[in-house]
Amino acid sequence: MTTNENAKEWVKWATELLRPDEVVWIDGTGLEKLREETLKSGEMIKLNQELLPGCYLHRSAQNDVARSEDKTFICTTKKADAGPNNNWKSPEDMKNILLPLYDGCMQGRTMYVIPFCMGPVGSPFSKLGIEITDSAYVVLSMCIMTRVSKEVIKRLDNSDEFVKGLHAKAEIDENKRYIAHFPEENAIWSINSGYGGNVLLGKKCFALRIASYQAKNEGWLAEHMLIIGIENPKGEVQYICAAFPSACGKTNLAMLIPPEGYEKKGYKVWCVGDDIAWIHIGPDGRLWAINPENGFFGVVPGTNKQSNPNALAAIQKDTIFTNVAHDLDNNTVWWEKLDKNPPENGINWKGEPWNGKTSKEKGAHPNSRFTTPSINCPNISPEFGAGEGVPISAIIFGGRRARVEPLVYQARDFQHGVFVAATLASETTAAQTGEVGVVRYDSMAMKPFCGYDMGDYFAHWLEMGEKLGDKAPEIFNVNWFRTDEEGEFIWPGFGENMRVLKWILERCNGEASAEDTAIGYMPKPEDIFMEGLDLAPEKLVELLSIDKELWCEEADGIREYFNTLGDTVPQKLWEALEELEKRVEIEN
Ligand code: GTP
Ligand code: SPV
Ligand code: MN
Repeated sequence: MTTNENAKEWVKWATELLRPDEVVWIDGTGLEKLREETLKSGEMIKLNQELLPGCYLHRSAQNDVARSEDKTFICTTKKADAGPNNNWKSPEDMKNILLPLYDGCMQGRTMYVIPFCMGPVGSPFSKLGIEITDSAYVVLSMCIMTRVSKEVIKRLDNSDEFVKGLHAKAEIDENKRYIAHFPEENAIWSINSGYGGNVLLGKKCFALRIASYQAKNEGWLAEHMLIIGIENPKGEVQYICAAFPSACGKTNLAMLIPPEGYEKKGYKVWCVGDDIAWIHIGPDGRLWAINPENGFFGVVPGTNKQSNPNALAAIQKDTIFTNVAHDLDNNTVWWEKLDKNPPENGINWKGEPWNGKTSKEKGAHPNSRFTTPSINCPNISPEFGAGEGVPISAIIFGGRRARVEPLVYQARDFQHGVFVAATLASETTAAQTGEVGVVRYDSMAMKPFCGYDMGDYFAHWLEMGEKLGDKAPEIFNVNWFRTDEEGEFIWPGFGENMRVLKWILERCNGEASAEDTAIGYMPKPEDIFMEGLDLAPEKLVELLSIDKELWCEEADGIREYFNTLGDTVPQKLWEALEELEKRVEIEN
């Protein structure tokens, strides 16, 4: 319990509305009892504790396996403040829909109250929240993903500001599912879902949608970015942030292990965060980033010894698996591309008997996830808990593009970088409901997460650039996902991405050369260190080529996209588009 009067008042209001049988405050202790209850209720399955100590399996409802963007709303008084990039309802209209749905919906259930902290406890950049939920799975997940402790409650006692998150599973009815944000009153109301990003309210709802709105007003940035430190053989560490849309490689890059040759030389990659960065201008005038999260909610399929050994090591203990396959013989878990030995006697993500050797169906859902504490990760950075964050040398943007985007290029300056980021496009993935593989614009990888008007967000980025002046980080674009005629990825990706990171840092340090092209500065094939990589030289040439005709089409697409965003798109970005159009046409 807290002594914070506002918090007490709000919890009382929620209790009267939801009418639970019992109210339980969570301070991060006594979780074993809660776990036992989830076993009894069937919400979780205890896995083989010898092989996977502290690990559990959870299945969400089949209609509830990814973020529901069409059910996600930004509820500002004025529609224009939410922007054409968001679904909008007025706070009043939304509450009129939701209040009857919440009314009495926790009867016969327990209501948990979770005070939590986003960011290291005591950091000047951290922010507090309270999540109310009727899901023990959410409680246990929040205790991994955020800081939940007695110390956090003490901070809450003396704090005037906290985000109020209200979550109820209700009936998990897809037609009555809403994830509603009220940025003007620091509130999030989520109902009828039990899945990840819809219900772990500290994550996308708070740390991106609400926080981006706060960040605009307070002069900082809340971004969908991983944070890594790259240590060179001299022991110097430089930090990079990278924004890729959902399921486009953030966790994998954050946990990268350099190829053998690099490791031997003494290169190391440190993970500060894998999904979200809160970025402020520090006393030295540079950008400094903290990871507001305390755990990883990572995509499981594709995780294996070769692709991401750090993630695989991290999830051997204290992990909640959601929607993977269950191996009944060993009481362990399995997923596509873990190994070539799927269980014969298994249960698939839907909870049906499943023989991995003979079934054509997938065992794990493509968006199945692990929830694991950050400290489990072997390459977690010593700066993970640093309150002041880490100084950022470069920001990378990247999408999943079969064509058009080259392996890497550098923006000409920060303003051009904002254009590159604003025009980021990517093929959709299983991380959100809806069709997979459709190219859509996803500015800064924030299209689903920006809590206000996109044009205003671009303007905020440009303003940050002006404040930073010559202290601004360099901005780059990458694409690990170019495919050949057979549809195979040309670039090997994963650990080999280190080769691209090395060029990026060398550019920041004035040590590598580049060519001025129509879209920005690009390395020549010989600028990328290729020793030890078995990739035909013409493949690299292809990866570093730009097809002007495709880029003319791309520019048309950008023009159309900017038009959908309305008249708040800053003039400077329109000018950058004209410049691109000129360059790709002239050079065509
Ligand atoms: P969210 O948690 O949804 O934000 O996703 P994320 O951006 O952290 O993506 P993640 O690292 O989990 O990767 C998503 C998928 O992309 C997985 O199936 C990976 O195996 C695959 N992937 C990641 N990096 C690479 C890469 O460099 N090359 C290729 N070909 N695939 C990759
Ligand atoms: C994403 O979709 O970008 C995720 C997973 O990181 S979720 O928490 O569901 O948003
Ligand atoms: Mn994400």
